Formats: sequence, structure tokens, C-alpha cells
Amino acid sequence: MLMSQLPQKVLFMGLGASGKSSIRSVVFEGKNPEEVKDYQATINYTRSTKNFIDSSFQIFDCGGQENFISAFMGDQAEFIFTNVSIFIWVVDMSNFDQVSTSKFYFNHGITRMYEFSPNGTVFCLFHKRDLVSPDQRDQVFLSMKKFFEIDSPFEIQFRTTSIFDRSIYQTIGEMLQTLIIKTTKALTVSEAIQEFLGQHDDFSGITICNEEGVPLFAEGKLPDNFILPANLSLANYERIKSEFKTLKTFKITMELDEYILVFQRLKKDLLFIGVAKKTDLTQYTIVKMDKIAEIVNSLI
Ligand SMILES: Nc1nc2c(ncn2[C@@H]2O[C@H](COP(=O)(O)OP(=O)(O)O)[C@@H](O)[C@H]2O)c(=O)[nH]1
Ligand SMILES: [Mg+2]
Repeated sequence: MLMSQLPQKVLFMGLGASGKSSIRSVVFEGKNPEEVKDYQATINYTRSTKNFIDSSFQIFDCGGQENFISAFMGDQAEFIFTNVSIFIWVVDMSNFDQVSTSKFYFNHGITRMYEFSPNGTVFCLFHKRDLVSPDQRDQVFLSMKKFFEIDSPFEIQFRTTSIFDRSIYQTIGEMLQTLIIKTTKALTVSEAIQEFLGQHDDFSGITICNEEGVPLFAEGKLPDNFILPANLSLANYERIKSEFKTLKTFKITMELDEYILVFQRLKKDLLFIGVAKKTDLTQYTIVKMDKIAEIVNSLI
């Protein structure tokens, strides 16, 4: 089994002010979406490292001014585009004026990816979807997708995202999950969860999030619906921890109409989220929830 010792490169690119640095701050640095409002253009690029389970990621956030982009696509292309696991092109879907320019550089980026990282994955994010009215979103998505779909060897993944709803956590989680699962440890965790779900049909799903609220494992039904509650639980954790400095145990049980949710802090700043259907035997469900959380905790 492959152990990914070398950091895997995640490359954010796109025009200035499309939202790259905000996405990075929210999903990799745990910033509150409201905190990233002040716009400061990224000069050249910033590089940061994140470790999850046994995987290490190097995040490149590239400046979006055209002179930077031109350099990344030109002289610096080999350095920037070599060994990229995920190439993320960010487009501001509320800014129609810039769409053609963005597409122009996207084409170049794809060419460079093919040249230097032909095995990488390409995501194109139509970002700031909160600025497009919900009834127009699908239509804008489809026409943008049509415009950005280019004949290339990559199977480009298109998504609409926003830092103000669960979509960005969901999309980044989806990207990381495919990379994380390649390590032996992650595979063991994933198999343990799947086996548990297979044996307990009162359970709907189990998700493991990192401290930023990105789902690193998501098994079972409706895992995306629990991203927002998970984020709330993480925010509560931070606040409560400031009162109880030596806090070791942290668990929240939440009851919704049909479901019972358990949020439990694990080792390594991970959060366990177990979801089960509500029955008369809730206490029993919670005991089982403890068991699987404990198993996961021993494996990570
Ligand atoms: N409405 C909205 N604004 C966003 C979103 N993401 C980023 N922004 C804003 O867009 C501006 C530019 O963001 P920034 O991340 O600096 O863009 P970058 O140049 O691509 O790194 C900032 O004012 C952000 O607050 C989003 O999902 N929705
Ligand atoms: Mg930036």
C-alpha cells in the first residue's frame, strides 16, 4: 500500500479576487468566513503545509494578477506545475466581465498541467455562488460549465462553491478524500467505519471532519447534511475550551426530527460525527456510537 510521505501539492489558481485566499483560509486555516472579508491581493504565491492522518499536503495559493499568472504559465511553469495532485481553478461566478479572461488562462493552466502533472486531478470552482440568486444558480452553472468545458485529457470536475455555505467544505472534502484514502492508515479507518455501518442498520452514516470542518471520511447516507452542524460543534468546542483549559472530553448529542447526531472530539483535532435514525433505543445507539468512535480513535 502506498504511503504518501511526499507532500501532495494542491494548487489554487484563478484571477484576482475570485476567492482563492479566502477558500484557503477557511478550509485550511480554520478562519471564520466572516473574518476573511478584507481583500488583500496575494503577491506571487503563498505556500503552506497541512497534515491529515498520514497524508501531508502542500497548498499553493497563487496570486491572481495577470502578470503573476502569466509568469506561472511561463517561466515558472515547471516549478509551479510539477507534481500537482489537485489543480483548483477558481472563477468568480458573479463577475461575468472576467469570465473570458479567466477561461483564457484556464486553458493555459490545463496545458501546463498536462505537461507537468498529467496524473493530477482538475477542479474548476464557480465560486461565490451566494451572490447568484438560488433560482438562477443551476442555469448559470450550466452555461459556465459549457464555456469552461474544454477538450482535454483531464476529466474536469465542475462545482459551485461559497465560503458562506457548506459547499466549500463539501468540495474540498471530496478532493482530499480521494488522496487521503491512499495511505494504509486511512484505508483501515475507512474499512472499520464501513464494516460498522454494514453491521448496524440503525446507523445512517459516519463522518470524520478535521478541525476546520472539512469531511475527511464520509460514509453512509447524507453525509453532507451534517457539515453545518459539525461546524457549529467545532465553534462551540473552541469557545468552551477557552473556559475549561484542560478539556479532554468533548461530546455533543443532538436530536433532530428523525436523527440523533453525536459529535465527539477525537485525537489529532479530528471530530467524529455519528448519525443514527431515532428509535426508542436511543441510549443503546449512543453506546454503540461510543464504541465506533473509540475504534476510530485507536486507529488514527
Ligand atoms: N460573496 C462571497 N465573497 C467571497 C467568497 N469568497 C471570497 N469572497 C470575497 O472575495 C474577495 C476576494 O477574495 P480573495 O480570497 O482575497 O481572492 P483571491 O484574490 O482569489 O485570493 C474578498 O473580499 C472575499 O471576502 C464567497 O464565497 N462569497
Ligand atoms: Mg489571494
